[in-house]
Amino acid sequence: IVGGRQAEVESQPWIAGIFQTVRGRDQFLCGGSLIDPCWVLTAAHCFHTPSGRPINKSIYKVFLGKSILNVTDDKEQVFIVDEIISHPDFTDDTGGNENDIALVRIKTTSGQCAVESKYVRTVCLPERNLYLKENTHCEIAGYGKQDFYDIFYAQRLMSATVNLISQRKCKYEYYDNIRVTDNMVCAGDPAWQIDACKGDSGGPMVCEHNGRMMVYGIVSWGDGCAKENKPGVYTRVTQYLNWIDTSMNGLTAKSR
Ligand code: 4AZ
Repeated sequence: IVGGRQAEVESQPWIAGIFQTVRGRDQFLCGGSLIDPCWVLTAAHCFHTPSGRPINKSIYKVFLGKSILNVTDDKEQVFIVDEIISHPDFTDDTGGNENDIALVRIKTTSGQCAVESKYVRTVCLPERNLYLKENTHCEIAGYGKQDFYDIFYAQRLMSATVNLISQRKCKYEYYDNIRVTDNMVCAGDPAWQIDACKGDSGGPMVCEHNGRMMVYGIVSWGDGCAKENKPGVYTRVTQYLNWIDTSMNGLTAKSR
């Protein structure tokens, strides 16, 4: 997060940190949002292999309730990955990330899902047809870079407020209608000082509606970070409610 503030994990209890083991070391990969005790919503591009070869789920770990990236404490819960379901139509061929959504089923080594606590809880999905208007304030959070040119990720969970941008402006003023589709929603800071950045991918953009926080966007892409006239682009979660439903239920039914 560029231009953010340190966040207590209690204020973002749905935030997930996805790690992968590379040559015996755990590397931070992406953010995510806990939408069910057993399921984390994230971005498909986190698991994208250029070869299209299926990824090996055993290299991933998911943390919930995590305040500090490389410090383990007793507030956090750690999981292995049971299943990764990436959207079948994910593509980055357009220059953006189209259908950039994935679901990760988590379980502990003893087979349990997440346990609700002060530090860990699910976030609501938006209701069908919810269309929030331009300038709605939403919140992004993650462990990603605090500047595009930083080498390291943020060591602590950060959050920031961004404003929703109209489809028209995003497509015709800031990007183009090849890269930005109706399956995306753009958000930024009027002064271009605040944005998601590398490592925040997959993480939540939550917006309040009728007094409830809902995950309206998934950090997906953008030209740089906090660059003038280049807002962050998020997967528009309302477009995928059916896909989320059938993906979660299909697997539950199969495993029964
Ligand atoms: C990335 O590379 C990335 N400013 C994520 C978000 C944004 C740009 C890049 C949005 O993961």
